[in-house]
Amino acid sequence: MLYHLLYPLADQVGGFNVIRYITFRTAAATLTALFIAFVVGPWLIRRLAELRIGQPIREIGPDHQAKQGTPTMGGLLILASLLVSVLLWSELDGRFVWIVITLTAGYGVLGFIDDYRKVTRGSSAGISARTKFLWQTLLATLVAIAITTDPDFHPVLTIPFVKDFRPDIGWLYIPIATFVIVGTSNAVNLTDGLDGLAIGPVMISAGTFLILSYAAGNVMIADYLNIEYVAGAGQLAIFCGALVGGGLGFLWFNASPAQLFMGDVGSLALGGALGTIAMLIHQEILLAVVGGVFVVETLSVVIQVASFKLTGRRVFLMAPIHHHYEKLGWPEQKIVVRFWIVSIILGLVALSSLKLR
Ligand code: 57M
Repeated sequence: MLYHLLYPLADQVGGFNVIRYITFRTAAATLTALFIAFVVGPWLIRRLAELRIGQPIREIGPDHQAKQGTPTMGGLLILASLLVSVLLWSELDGRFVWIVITLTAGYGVLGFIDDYRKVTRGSSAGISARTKFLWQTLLATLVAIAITTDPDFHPVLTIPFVKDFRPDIGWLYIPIATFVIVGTSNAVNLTDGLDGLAIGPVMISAGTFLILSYAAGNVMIADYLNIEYVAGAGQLAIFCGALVGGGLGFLWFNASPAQLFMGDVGSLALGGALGTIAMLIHQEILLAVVGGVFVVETLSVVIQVASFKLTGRRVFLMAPIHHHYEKLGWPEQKIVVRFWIVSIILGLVALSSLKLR
């Protein structure tokens, strides 16, 4: 919004000229979201505690009883700081930003309802898995159709480390985009099981996609790197910057011992946002590299449940895999920081793929 208000005044006020640069607005969006989260965070924590919106803890599993009652729905803090910052700093006449905002807000509402039911019923059973999945799929399909029917968008599939081969998959893009958005949302949700464990890789992924979005939206850089040029993708860098800023502000309170959990309102929304951005800039497969921690967490559950059902035996001490390391006796913080380190390595590998082709 500020772009539309201040840039026309650049002739009168020279300093406003800087607002035309996406790099400036991305940095500003990051700091704005961080500032909002810092300011609103303490108030939200107090308010959630007053309303007794605390996390019910399951009996089974690693000993998390001490976490009982920790204020949850902290995802509201991330989403509020993210969305206010994006509305302030991005150009609001682009369809792609509104597509990501719609999906993120829609998944946030779904997660809010799930969290609300868990808290009011005092149990970790919120919306049924089936209902949650159906709504996620419906929203993701609508977004996938909106993307695929956009005249500025070419439904091509990008394969990491492969140059000059980007097949146009046409309407097939819709089910693939739906799968990526729903899958990423649930993968982040499963990962969010230790203090700071989910928000770290989310921010690292968002930071990686910030760079990839900026590159995809700049015709010269896209041509130099031989990646698909996506008109308007630069605005997604601003969204990613705000996501990193809001995530950092949330991490200030979610760092162990957590004063605040993000809740499904955060995990579903942030995963959905990452999946949608990945589809828009044609880096859906690279998302599996950048978000490798989310992939491993999800695979650990699939393997554990399949093994348990087929053979009655567990492969891991407990799934998702972060609980396996807890059962091995690793301290929570050690597990979390090591998962962050793996995430950073995967982000660097993903960025290197732009040149290693
Ligand atoms: C999402 N939610 C956390 C918090 C967070 C199929 C099965 C693998 C599903 C899985 C499951 O229920 N996943 C749900 C994970 C929960 O966190 C809340 O949920 C939000 C995210 N959606 O924001 O509000 C708990 O995680 C801990 N936590 C922290 N710090 C944080 O910053 O300590 C969360 C955020 C919180 C808190 O204790 O209550 C969760 O773990 O439920 N189920 C599981 O993950 C369970 N695993 C399991 O059942 N494994 C079995 C299956 C696979 C056969 C096995 O391996 O044998 C574990 N989860 C729990 N207890 N809570 C183990 C049992």
